[in-house]
Amino acid sequence: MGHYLVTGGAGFIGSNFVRQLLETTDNRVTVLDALTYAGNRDSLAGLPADRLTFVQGDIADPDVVNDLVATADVVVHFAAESHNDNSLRDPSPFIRTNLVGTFTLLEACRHHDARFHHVSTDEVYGDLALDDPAKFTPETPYRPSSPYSASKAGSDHLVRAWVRSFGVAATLSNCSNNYGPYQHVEKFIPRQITNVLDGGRPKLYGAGLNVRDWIHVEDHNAAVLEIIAHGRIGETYLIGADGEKDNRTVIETILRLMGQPTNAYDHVADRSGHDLRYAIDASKLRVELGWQPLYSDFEAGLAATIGWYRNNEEWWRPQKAAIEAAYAARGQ
Ligand code: NAD
Ligand code: TDX
Repeated sequence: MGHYLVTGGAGFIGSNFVRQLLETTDNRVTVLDALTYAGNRDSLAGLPADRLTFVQGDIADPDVVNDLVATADVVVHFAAESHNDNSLRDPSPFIRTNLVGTFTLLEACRHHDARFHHVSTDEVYGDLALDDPAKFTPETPYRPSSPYSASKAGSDHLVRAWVRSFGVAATLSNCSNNYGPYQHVEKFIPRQITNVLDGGRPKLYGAGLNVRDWIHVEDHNAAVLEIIAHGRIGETYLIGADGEKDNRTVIETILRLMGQPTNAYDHVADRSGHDLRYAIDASKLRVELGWQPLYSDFEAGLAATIGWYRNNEEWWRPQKAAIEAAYAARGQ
């Protein structure tokens, strides 16, 4: 039995991770989360109170972080400012949380000899052409496009430097686009599902040819658990499930699964610097650690996700109007 400190455990992927960890092991979990607009304590409702402690605090606050890391065996670092569009409007919280926050955690892990796992994104590698047969591998050079992806790229470099210079026992993972329950309505798939549930229309940036490599959040988190258990210290594992789809196809699939005409969506202003395509080669994870995704059928996973938003309106409703108003103000 161990004690996990999970940063960002009230966010989308972190809360799914905490649920999976508590349901499949006897471990204890402390969540450290600042409860920004993206954090929601309701995402952790119903979990065993005797094995879960929630601390509201900032990962960039060394006092809070030091005390918590001192009692942890493993630190799993999900906390981040995570939305590209927000980083184009105001990059400053991205620098503080993603860079200073990661630095603060690494310093605490160095002083307390804690095992560290850093959760990162495929966006650090920039984008690929639509017709490029290549996919991202751990050897792909870093070429981030947005303030968000640049801040995540910087955080990855900090982790590798703390491994090499100070011997911190860290692993890293870079995952493709996640979907599933508890994802904030600002993100692509939940935004479109909740627009349709509200009687509105999905909003496609530009022509919608951009490709994302979709993976179900439970498959991502199963891979993170595998890397923590059996990954080699200092190594980077790419996580992806061969789920490449262009945005227009995803919107048309959502509309079809929700019983709407597949052309009932709006084209809106494109994202500045919009990455064209992401694609992950996860063979290192598959071969070395034997990981395989359980959600190999994207449409089935999407239908289940639509069902979750239909059944959990009380979870997403409080955020919806303000998020749509902010998008509308930017012509999106
Ligand atoms: P999210 O925005 O849903 O959740 C982030 C959480 O971090 C929130 O609960 C928020 O309150 C918390 N947080 C933010 N700033 C904090 C701070 N200073 N101190 C403490 N807590 C803070 O994000 P997500 O989509 O769950 O992403 C989680 C991690 O996974 C991020 O590191 C992200 O870069 C990475 N990632 C996400 C995806 C994806 O598709 N969503 C893909 C690959 C990697
Ligand atoms: O309304 C929309 N319409 C639209 O066409 C929104 C919100 C997005 N899009 C497009 C932009 C992207 O091409 O859909 C795609 C997905 O957009 P996001 O959900 O914002 O995700 P993305 O920018 O690809 O980044 C996500 O995956 C990698 C996460 O937000 C990051 O945290 C993660 O690192």
